[in-house]
Amino acid sequence: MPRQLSDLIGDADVHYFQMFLYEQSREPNRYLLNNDILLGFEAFCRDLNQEGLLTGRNGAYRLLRHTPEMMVLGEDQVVLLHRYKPSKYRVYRINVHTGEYEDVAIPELLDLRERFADTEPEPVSKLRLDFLPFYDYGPSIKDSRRIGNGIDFLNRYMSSSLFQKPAEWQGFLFNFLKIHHLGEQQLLINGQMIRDRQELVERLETVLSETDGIREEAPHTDIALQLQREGFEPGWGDTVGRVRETMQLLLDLFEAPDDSNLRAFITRIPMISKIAILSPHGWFGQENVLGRPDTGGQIVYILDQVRALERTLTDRLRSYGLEITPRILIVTRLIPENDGTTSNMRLEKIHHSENAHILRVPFRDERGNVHPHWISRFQVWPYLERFAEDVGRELLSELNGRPDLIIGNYSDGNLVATLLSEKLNVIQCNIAHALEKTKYLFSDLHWKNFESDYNFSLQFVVDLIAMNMADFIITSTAQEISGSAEGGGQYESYQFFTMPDLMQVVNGINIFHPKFNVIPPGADETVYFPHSETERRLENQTTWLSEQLFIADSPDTVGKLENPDKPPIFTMARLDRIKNITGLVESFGRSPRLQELANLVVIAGKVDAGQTTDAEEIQEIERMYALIEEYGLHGKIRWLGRHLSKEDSGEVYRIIADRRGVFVQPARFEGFGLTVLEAMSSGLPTFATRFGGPSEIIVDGQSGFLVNPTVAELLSDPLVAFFEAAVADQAHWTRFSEAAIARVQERFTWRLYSEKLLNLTALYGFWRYAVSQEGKVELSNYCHLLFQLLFKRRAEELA
Ligand code: UDP
Ligand code: LCN
Repeated sequence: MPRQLSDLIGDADVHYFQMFLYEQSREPNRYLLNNDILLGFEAFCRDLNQEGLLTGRNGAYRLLRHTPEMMVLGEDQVVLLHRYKPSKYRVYRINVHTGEYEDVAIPELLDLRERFADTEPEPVSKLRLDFLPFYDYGPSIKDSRRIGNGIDFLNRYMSSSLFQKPAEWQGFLFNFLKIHHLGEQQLLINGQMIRDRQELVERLETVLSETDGIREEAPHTDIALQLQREGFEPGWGDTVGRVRETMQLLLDLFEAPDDSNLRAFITRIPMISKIAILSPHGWFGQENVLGRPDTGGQIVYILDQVRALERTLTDRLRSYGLEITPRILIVTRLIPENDGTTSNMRLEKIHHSENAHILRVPFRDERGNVHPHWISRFQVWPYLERFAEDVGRELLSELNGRPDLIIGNYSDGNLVATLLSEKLNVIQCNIAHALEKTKYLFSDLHWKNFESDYNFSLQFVVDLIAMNMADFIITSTAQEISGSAEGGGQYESYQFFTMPDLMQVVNGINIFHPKFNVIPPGADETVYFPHSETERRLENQTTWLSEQLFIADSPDTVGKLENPDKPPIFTMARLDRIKNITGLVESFGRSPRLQELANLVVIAGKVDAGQTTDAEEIQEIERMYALIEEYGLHGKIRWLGRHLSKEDSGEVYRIIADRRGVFVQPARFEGFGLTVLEAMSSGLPTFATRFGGPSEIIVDGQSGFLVNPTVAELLSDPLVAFFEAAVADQAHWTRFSEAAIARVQERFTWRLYSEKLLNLTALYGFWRYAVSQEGKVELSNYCHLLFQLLFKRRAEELA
């Protein structure tokens, strides 16, 4: 039933809106994205001298601001995709003559999009994927603002179920406690002695009354015999006080369940001591690897994560009264041709850990031969199934049993985690780090153009499988899931999309499922600390690095500064196109004023294209040279094509801060951006891309600056303004330096991270093992089908 546009945007504004659409329709067959749509509307309003329409009060402008795409079909029809809330969409087909509109269903939208594909799709029936039916079973968040806080939602849902359906849910809880063990050791309850919930309550009451009056600090072993007599095994606490507290919590949970006692109790259950973390691609190592292709933040993140998890787990296990040493394994690929790294070592101890290791397993081909060389993350697909098999075996022997938690990283690690989790029946968590889909414009619709370099046809199928099969998903920011009011999220982009001739995804993921949780990472405080903490710094290191940064002649350094004393603008990243280091160089090159105020110091990639095989890196190296020539930057830039050790990188940020410089992260899009955290922890005023994760790290204008690095002036102008203000007022730099440090210390620490991650595992573990596996078998069958039909066949072709 058609409706009128005025229903959509109100009567007052409808006239101009219809005119605008009418004007658009005169040039049919166009697929416009938000930026073009808004520019078009702005031009339209200006032509009519109606700039007043360009405010939030105007219904048309409001609608267009939230219109990520518009298709101008024929003479009279325009289709708008309206993102009316984060992750919520409606599609309208508008008749520009009558102003009538009707809703369009998602499959039809996808069909329409295909008209704009670069190659005409085959006129055969389409493979449509829909994951939504598998979510009918579980609870789902209603309010978009709560997306990313799944655990609170699930916790409330479970505690109210305990309250409303006590018999059923107390049964779940009882069974969960009874089956509980770590490795061979039975924990908490002896199921032979305590047979039901009633008996459990009585015995808990007996223990509580018998131990009343015993010194709280006394070790739990003092009451071990009493506990055993009543049917209780170890794991309730390390002291009498803690044992009693845990038991009381459980009684309270039976009596008067609420979300706080459910969380408190479940997170006291010793569930985890062994963790396997999957990160197959790249050069996974502890030295001499960062900055190589495919080797960046994910490695730093995982190594820091492991150390933090080990510390927190050790504390927890101790507080449960268990003498168990946690064991954490990072599983990556063994690369025989190791190129000066440790990637050919099977087992490598992780520095500053007690019992955590990197376990390397080679990629083998179908004949069982080990693949000897590094390969790009876009080419790993043919090896992963066999890799998962091999890893499964090695894990079981290395850990003397199954891990208690499997964490996947990036698309490849998440797939392997999914395969292993199914095989071993272990809870599985996904961390994407960076979903490639949103990094490249039209990576889905125009996938065929990307295929030879990126193989997105495989990667996006893998992403769908893993994100749907994961028990829970951790993201570093909320925008990674559902975007912001302005723009879509990375996971959100999997809700519906089409890859013509491959698949039409009608519902790829339920963003509203409580599996999604935001837990931001930290920056290692032992390495990244404020430049003002001079007593922690090593003079020799400072002197040597300063020399390298600003003065030394070296084969891996380009540029000789005319005036090394100017404050430096610093950037450091892998030399990927998406990192847009060349965008920063260009923006610097085009601003003579910025060149007067500051020098540019770049640490990225190599300065010799002959030293890399990575196609993007080679192109970027060539572009760097071209820009330096074009803008005559030799005396104004230092480009160091080398990889710094983590310790050196910490000191480099501080040296830049000593000279009252700034850090710039100019990526076209950044998943999170650990360098932003590192620079801020060191006290560097930081200018970071507004596209992606940094927008949640920095509060713009307060703890740093968010910039649009895709337009030269939009990047250089705020830098010029900052340096001018810093010249006029010494305190300006200091204000931003201090605000940056404070922001990181408040929000981004690994301690907070590991506490939260372990709490999530406990609560999702209870959900998975005790409460609900409904729909999981069907979902798993569906995913297997996709794996066989869409993934495996294509992967074999790639091999
Ligand atoms: N890094 C480094 N040397 C380099 C380039 C990068 O040590 O030459 C480190 C940097 O300090 C940071 C990580 O690599 O810890 C990059 O992480 P980020 O999240 O910024 O980006 P990614 O590379 O993961 O896209
Ligand atoms: C990968 C990226 O591209 C970065 O944006 C993240 O900071 C990093 O992983 C760690 O999650």
